[in-house]
Amino acid sequence: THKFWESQPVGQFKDIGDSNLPEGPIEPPTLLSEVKQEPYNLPSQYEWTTCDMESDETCREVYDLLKCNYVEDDENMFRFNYSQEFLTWALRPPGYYRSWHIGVRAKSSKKLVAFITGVPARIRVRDEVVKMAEINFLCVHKKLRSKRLAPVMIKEVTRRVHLENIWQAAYTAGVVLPTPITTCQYWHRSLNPKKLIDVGFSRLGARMTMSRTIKLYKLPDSPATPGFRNMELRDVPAVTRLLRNYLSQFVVAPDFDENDVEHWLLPTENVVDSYLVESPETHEITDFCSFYTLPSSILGNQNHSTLKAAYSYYNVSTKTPLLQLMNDALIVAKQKDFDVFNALDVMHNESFLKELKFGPGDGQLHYYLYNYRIRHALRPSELGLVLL
Ligand code: NHW
Ligand code: EN5
Repeated sequence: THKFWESQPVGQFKDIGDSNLPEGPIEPPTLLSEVKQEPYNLPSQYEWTTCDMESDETCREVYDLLKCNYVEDDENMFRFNYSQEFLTWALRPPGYYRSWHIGVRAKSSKKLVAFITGVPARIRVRDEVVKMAEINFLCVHKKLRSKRLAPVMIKEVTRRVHLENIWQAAYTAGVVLPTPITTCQYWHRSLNPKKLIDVGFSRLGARMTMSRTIKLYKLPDSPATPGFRNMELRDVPAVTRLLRNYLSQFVVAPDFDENDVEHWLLPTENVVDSYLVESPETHEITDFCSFYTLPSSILGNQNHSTLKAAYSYYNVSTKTPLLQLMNDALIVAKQKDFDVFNALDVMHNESFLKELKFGPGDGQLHYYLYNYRIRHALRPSELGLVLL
């Protein structure tokens, strides 16, 4: 039933519960000279292209492909609409490889019809830091689906990752594949309940009127925590220390250094927002929260075309209670005109979701590792990794 995935070095369903299998790489690396030197074959009408994400024109082509063909919810009411600025940020972290931004074009028209990407990351699994590729933005044009193009794209990105002497990868998907290291639940906090209901993102609860619903989700105009402010460049060393220390408690988490923190967490307009708490007395940085901007196209609504969503990213509390910190995150997200604030039940998020009036969504997110076996599936709260 999974002809492709059964042929790959990933945890297999038949091995679940087998405690004899060791944790760690499933296959050893080979010599680089043994990695296939030529790209995999595509159907004859198509050709490989490396997408130069520094070129605005190529970035626009990728944006257009994803805008029309990327991930939808199970009822096809919404489709992720990653912005061009977001894509350049997501795909150009420190040490990125241009060769891992892989497109497929129709030979005759040169139209971009498929895409897959990797970016390098150091991911810690228990006490081992492993160089990995984070794979994302796998997309095949709607008219070319179910032709087994995805396995070819996955094999080609794998080959190009191997050429950089990297042998493991991390990825997430809304579908079940062999086999998740954990399965997370999406939760949603309404910021603009009227619009969410109008577009079918949420429903008016039983025995609820619109005005009671609006009142239920009302938030103050400004954050409550003294010393709550935007993160700045000068905060990178302190935020890196805070975050590294926090992430050390999870079984799987990124191993961020200062360069990574500068790239992934320093605020970038309309892409990522980060706030911290600086103690008004000691000027110590004690707490941190962040979210990224990922709008969705609303498919077929007369009145609205985009849903503005914020996604919880990395949050750390040492002094301010996490509940209060995240309430402040909701307040600033509302001030920035987001319609909804989304979060997964990873890290310590369960401790605030219900109290802050998040409700469970109809979507799940499965996390996977390629060529790395984990003995038991993790609880979502043991996971310290958020992919975009
Ligand atoms: S998840 C988002 C994926 N994209 C979308 O859902 C967009 C809309 N859908 C599409 O574009 C985030 C197509 O439906 C896609 C499949 C392209 C999804 N991951 O070509 P066929 C990511 O980007 C398997 C992995 O006929 P299609 C993460 C499926 O199980 N595999 O299907 C990406 C089947 O294999 P099986 C997926 O519908 C991680 C085969 O593809 C998958 O025309 C990639 C069917 O292919 C998914 N999301 O195209 C893996 N969806 O064995 C990275 C389906 O079951 C691995 N499939 O027969 C690591 C690589 C690097 C290693 C480095 C050491
Ligand atoms: C790779 N980086 O299904 C990502 N989203 O719940 C790829 N549901 O928005 C994997 N169906 O529940 C992506 N509203 C996997 C996710 C794909 C997108 C997806 C779900 C996550 C989602 C919404 C809309 C459902 C529309 C109909 C949802 C309910 C919100 C409600 C607010 C008030 C309190 C209760 C919940």
